Amino acid sequence: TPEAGRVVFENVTFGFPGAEKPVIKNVSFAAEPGKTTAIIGSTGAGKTVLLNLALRLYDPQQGSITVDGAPVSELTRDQLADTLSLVPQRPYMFSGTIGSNLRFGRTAATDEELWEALRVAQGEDFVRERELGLDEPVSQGGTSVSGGQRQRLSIARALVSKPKVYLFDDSFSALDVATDARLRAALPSATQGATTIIVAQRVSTITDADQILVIEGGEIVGRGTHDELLGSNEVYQEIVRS
Ligand code: DCP
Ligand code: MG
Repeated sequence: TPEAGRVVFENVTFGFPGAEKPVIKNVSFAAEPGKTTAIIGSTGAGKTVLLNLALRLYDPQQGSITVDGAPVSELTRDQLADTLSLVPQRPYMFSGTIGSNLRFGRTAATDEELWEALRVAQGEDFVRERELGLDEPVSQGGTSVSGGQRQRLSIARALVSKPKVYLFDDSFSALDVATDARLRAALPSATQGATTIIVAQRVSTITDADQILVIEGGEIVGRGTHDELLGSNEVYQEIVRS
């Protein structure tokens, strides 16, 4: 259906229990299937909390969040996990192998699918360089892989799960600009038809996004394409200059 993977926030307000002020204030937006919605804003603005709300790590005090028209509050943990894949800001590794880390419960994924995901995530070369390839052991915490490699493995893991909705939380910041650019060039065909939400630090990561949300102090203070925001939004202009 055309609704598949559509994520809608409607007047969402959320504060941590006991806190005086909400960290997300009256946020409304729709992230459409086949399109990329980018979220940009300074540290502490509420970007991670916003993604975590979609995954129902927390429930909002006000407003609603729906996926495919269904309130996330009515979806089970398994349904949520099948629909949305988060690449977290601090990716984690399990003790096992590179392959088992990429499969992460998707035992049916073939080696070929893992290599394809690695190719898109720009992780193919460093895995091929390992003596055992996909069978190379990884320690818990991923101490045998660098931060940037862990980030790419985490992106590949999301690709292997083929979700309707991708949530990338600052997933490209540990990559050098050239790798970031190659990865984003490869992503669209790999994630075709899915809803993509990207939290980014660098403006260059999101200039092609269909929609950019500028978030400050838990509120959306601007929305539009890169060109629209560049011409009209002071917060965005400040981010571009910095
Ligand atoms: N916060 C909190 N308790 C938590 C997580 C966050 O009180 N367990 C607060 C800290 C911030 C606000 O919520 O004031 C928003 O936090 P986010 O992690 O969403 O901030 P960002 O992701 O935008 O920041 P960064 O760019 O540093 O990742
Ligand atoms: Mg964050």
